[in-house]
Amino acid sequence: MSLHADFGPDSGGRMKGVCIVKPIVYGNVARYFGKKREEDGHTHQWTVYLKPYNNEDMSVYIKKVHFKLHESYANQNRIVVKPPYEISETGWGEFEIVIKIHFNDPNERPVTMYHILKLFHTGGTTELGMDQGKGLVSESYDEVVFQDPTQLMHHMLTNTKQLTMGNWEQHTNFEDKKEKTLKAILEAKQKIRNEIVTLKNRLKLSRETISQFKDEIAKTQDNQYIL
Ligand code: SLL
Repeated sequence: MSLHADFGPDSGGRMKGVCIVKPIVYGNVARYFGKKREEDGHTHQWTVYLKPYNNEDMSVYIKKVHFKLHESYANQNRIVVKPPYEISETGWGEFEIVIKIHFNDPNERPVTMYHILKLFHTGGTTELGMDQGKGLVSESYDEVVFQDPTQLMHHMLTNTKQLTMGNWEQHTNFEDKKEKTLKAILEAKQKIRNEIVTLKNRLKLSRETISQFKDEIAKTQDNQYIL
């Protein structure tokens, strides 16, 4: 089949109806120094990152990743042009980091994500093992969706290779999370179904009672006329 068959006359070179999904993970790890550093008051070392969920070489289709840090950092705009897409820093505070992915095909719009840099243990963070120096992880799973990609982008997206060096170690078991979340959703659905049945029964009973009372009232009124 010729590739031209994939384009409509007004497609603008885009492959209509084609959708490619790239699963990603982004977030940060952080480790407490154990004390406040004398010279600058910094307390933590952290790394913010964007990585493929499937361990593929994203540089085939990613041109650069732009990490925008807090203005208190010297050169707050950090650009990474090849994997690993990550920035390591030290600091004392949490803030929002803007992660913007630029693609190799300039016709593909950049994708922006927002990550709150976590340094302190609160809900939603995973503790790293002792061997990793009692750090924490705060990361999210997401999917970059390429709807109607250009022919060039399609080629790049479907010709990725597995990363050979620096195999990513997964911090969060997202499959396990997915299963647990799905189970919780199904249980919640069942609970709602049961509640609906109970409420419907109560409504039926109330309706029956109302109708009984109405009958009684009607009867009383009839009797009044008779008397
Ligand atoms: C806070 N709103 O008050 C946040 C801001 C900024 C953290 C946190 C800078 C380090 C440096 C640093 O850690 N900034 O001076 O290089 O918690």
